Amino acid sequence: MALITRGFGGRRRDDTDLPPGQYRTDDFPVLSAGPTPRIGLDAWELAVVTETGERSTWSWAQFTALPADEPTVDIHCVTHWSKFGTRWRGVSVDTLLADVETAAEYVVAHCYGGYTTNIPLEDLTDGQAWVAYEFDGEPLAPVHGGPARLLIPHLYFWKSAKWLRALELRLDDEPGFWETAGYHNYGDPWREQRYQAD
Ligand SMILES: Nc1nc2c(c(=O)[nH]1)N[C@H]1C(S)=C(S)[C@@H](COP(=O)(O)O)O[C@H]1N2
Ligand SMILES: [Mo]
Repeated sequence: MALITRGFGGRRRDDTDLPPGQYRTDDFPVLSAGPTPRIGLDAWELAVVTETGERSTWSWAQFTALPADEPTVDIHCVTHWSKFGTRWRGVSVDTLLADVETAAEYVVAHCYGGYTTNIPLEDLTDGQAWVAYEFDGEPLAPVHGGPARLLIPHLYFWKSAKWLRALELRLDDEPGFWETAGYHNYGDPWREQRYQAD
């Protein structure tokens, strides 16, 4: 029989959906470089800071009142696991940048707890990235980056900064925590850009 049974959610998923060197898991591993920061929603704030020092900020109430998307995406960790069809709710970075004037080409994501990671601005816009605050229909768990984290599914998952506090827009690129420790500056899973020499 040539008929293929379609699973829930559409097309059957197979190894062609796996970037090189990855395996598929249905678990959701936790990878954190330090302890999980606990951020009360009353103290939580998200900021976008431009290269001229202009700050836009959102309280939790303001942030969660913004229009949100519900992307379903595959995620790929540099430690070789990939997870297909993860369901999120979050605010697209386009929405956060809508009223921001900038000539920046680079972004550093800053987190509660001190983690940083750098991303070209063009990788965060045009519907490619979100600040996510729900996973699988539930508030995002603290170990996975709650209250809110970056979600940039087309790059290795270390770029998806947990416990996001600020997006710093910059004219020049500044490598973050893992990038200064030998990980690839860009991190495209399809080109297997794991380490600096890749
Ligand atoms: N603030 C912060 N964000 C982070 C990390 C971290 O240590 N601190 N780890 C990164 C790495 S290496 C990965 S693979 C993913 C893991 O996310 P998860 O724990 O939800 O699977 O978060 C990324 N974002
Ligand atoms: Mo990772």
